[in-house]
Amino acid sequence: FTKDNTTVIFVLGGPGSGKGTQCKRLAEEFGFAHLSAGDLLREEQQRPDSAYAELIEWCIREGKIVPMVVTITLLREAMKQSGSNLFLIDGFPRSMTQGSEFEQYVCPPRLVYYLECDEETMTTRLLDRGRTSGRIDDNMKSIKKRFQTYVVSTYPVLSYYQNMHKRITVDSTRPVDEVYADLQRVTRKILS
Ligand code: UP5
Ligand code: MG
Repeated sequence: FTKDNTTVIFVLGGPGSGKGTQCKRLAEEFGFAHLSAGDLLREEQQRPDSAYAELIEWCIREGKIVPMVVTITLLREAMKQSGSNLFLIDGFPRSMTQGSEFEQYVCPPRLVYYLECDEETMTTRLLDRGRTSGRIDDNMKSIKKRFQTYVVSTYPVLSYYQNMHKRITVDSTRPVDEVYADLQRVTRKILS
């Protein structure tokens, strides 16, 4: 892929804001390749001969950001393998440096979808999901740490893209279908 023919949309929002849920539907309807940085990291962590398995596991449990060289390498690889040129990048970038690194070595995003949600709603969703997800970070202790990292490291990314007039904010405390209707409208517009 080259910068000229590649469309990237970053999908951001706090832990449990609904990034994965919305991206899955957008990918099905509009043909995006949906790449979740968290999912890619969890896959890498499961790989028997991964050099980063322990590091990734620790970071995820502690709600810390995995060193970006790992994540960006996984994302680039997955982008190449997808054969697509239309991407939803879910849960990335989580810090300003990750964002500028990606912009430099891959490409700048066309837009950033921001799923805005309050902590109480996100906590309820995550604890509920935690009963069946098997995710090592779906527990109260990790959830609190994830929120901290989000506020400290990811808020600046959201402000940055707001200032760049690239951010689309959607109230994601609402039911899934209502959130989706907003994202669908915006996506139709930019892809037409
Ligand atoms: N749900 C969703 N939408 C709903 C709605 N509108 N109404 C009611 N319920 C709704 O949804 C979460 C739950 O809520 C589900 O049960 C869903 O049915 C329900 P989901 O769509 O999964 O939300 P999502 O935002 O994707 O939540 P997720 O937990 O995946 O977000 P995180 O950002 O915490 O997790 P991620 O996988 O992106 O990252 C995990 C960790 O990986 C990070 O903490 C970090 O340690 C590491 N990481 C990095 O280091 N670098 C990266 O670049 C990315 C991740
Ligand atoms: Mg997710």
